[in-house]
Amino acid sequence: MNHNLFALFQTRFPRDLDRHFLETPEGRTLSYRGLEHQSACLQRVLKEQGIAPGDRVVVQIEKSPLALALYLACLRCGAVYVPLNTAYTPRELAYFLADAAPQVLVVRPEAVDELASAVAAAGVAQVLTLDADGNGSLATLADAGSPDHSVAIRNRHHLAAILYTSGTTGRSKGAMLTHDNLASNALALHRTWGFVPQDVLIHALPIFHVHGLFVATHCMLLNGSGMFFLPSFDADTIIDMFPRATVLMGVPTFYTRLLQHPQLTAARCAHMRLFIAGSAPLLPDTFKAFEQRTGQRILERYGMTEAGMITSNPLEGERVPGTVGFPLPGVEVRVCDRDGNRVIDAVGILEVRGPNLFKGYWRMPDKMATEFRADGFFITGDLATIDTHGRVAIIGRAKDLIISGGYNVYPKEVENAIDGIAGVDESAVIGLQHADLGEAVAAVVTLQPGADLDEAGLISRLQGKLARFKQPKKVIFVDTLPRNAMGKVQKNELRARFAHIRFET
Ligand code: MCA
Ligand code: AMP
Repeated sequence: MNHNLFALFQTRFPRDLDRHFLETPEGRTLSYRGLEHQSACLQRVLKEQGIAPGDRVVVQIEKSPLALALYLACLRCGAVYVPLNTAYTPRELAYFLADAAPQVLVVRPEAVDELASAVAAAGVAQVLTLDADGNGSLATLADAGSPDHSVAIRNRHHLAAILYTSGTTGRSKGAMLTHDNLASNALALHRTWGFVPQDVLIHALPIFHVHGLFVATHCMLLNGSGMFFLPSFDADTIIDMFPRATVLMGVPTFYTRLLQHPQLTAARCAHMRLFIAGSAPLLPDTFKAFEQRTGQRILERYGMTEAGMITSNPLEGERVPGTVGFPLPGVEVRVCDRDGNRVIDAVGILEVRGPNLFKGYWRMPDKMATEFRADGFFITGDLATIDTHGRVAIIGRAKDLIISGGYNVYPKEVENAIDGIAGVDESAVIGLQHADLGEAVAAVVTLQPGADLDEAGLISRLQGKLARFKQPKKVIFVDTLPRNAMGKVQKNELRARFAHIRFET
């Protein structure tokens, strides 16, 4: 049996291949026949560039239909797809290139020059370009030859993708995901959320993370139906589409922003059957406000890069705000203390096991011992409870992580960058409540004697070092950082002390 995920998708393509796979707000469409053709042409290009099964293809490109076809082309030829956030700076990209050691890099045309030294240092063989309109050397090459309709044979252990997730040490780790990981999760979600051939998804998420690339796109590919494919979140466009769509997937910020829109009404949403939220906690207030305005109860689910989706509130049955529902079919969860002992009726760290669980971190075999239990459960670092019915609630995080608008920011990485600025003594980076983004990055900083640095000056020195979404939205200067007896900075105390700070949105 071929475990290639693309082969699974092909079995689900609609009988009428001229059916739309996607439509953009400007009315551009791509049919399933077109998707098959484009991914076959791109596969031929990748092979011409020397790509063999197992080789990595790193991409940092804008969201576009051709970008999705490129992902499918990588699956087809057995390459390992490595998507990167478009907000990363060249300096950040250099790390990923050195770590992933790709054969091919695909970037925006204007990024080629600024990446030249990182490309040379990492020994990347081929650099191709693609812009948001589908132009660039990759597209030119794809148009210049014939399609290769083959699908490489892959077994259950072969990698389909590596997705980087920042580590608590500040060093990003590449989560290795197999074709089987992705297939099992996609099939479980497709069933759990009750997709039917008439479904039309509104896709407004980025396609370099699990949520937009796998959860949203895979459900539609398994369903053989279509989606509205937006370059990014835009409340006006989304509300315009409600009468022609049935499902929206989004981070909580999507819902808080939609609630601010005067045209969000029950009548506008009457054709929609399902609103799904995840990637960060959905506040019960948002859930309730959305229900009052639209009559729709948002379905919250929970997941992470290393395991795809783990739990979901039910399609039929009670969707309880503040909880993330039940494990998906085939997925096991438990809560344990730090030593791995099961805790009952109390908060513990959620652990997960199942066919969705990744194979390990790329080139970090030592992490297997620290992040997995001997019986194969993975330690998520999320604090959770499981009630007597098996319903999971995420209560907080045992890991030092900020989730801002659905993007993860690891404080350690930001602290390292701030501590490297001349005049800074030390820093502690925390998340503070933000009405739009859920949490916002804030830095509490002590300065060396005589240092002349203000908030704007400090932030300006982070340009080019850290992606914008990781940079602090607030810098607070203090004389000393609070520490416990062990000398560890007390971030809880800082969060409490500065909880009153309000951000402009
Ligand atoms: C943009 N900016 C941000 C963020 N996004 N700052 C902090 N946090 C953010 N998330 C900054 C930009 O750098 C820019 O700063 C300014 O805000 C405006 O940028 P723009 O691109 O216009 O932003 P936006 O359109 O307002 O975007 C906000 C957004 C977007 C719609 C919430 O961030 C988004 O689509 N987030 C979804 C992320 C996601 O897909 N997460 C899933 C991860 P300046 O003006 O200063 O330059 S997968 C996952 O977590 C697991 C597996 C799961 O469970 O799903
Ligand atoms: P990532 O590393 O980008 O995959 O982010 C995964 C993390 O997002 C999880 O470990 C959780 O901390 C968080 N997360 C995802 N979905 C939810 C949710 N519904 N509620 C609370 N936290 C969530």
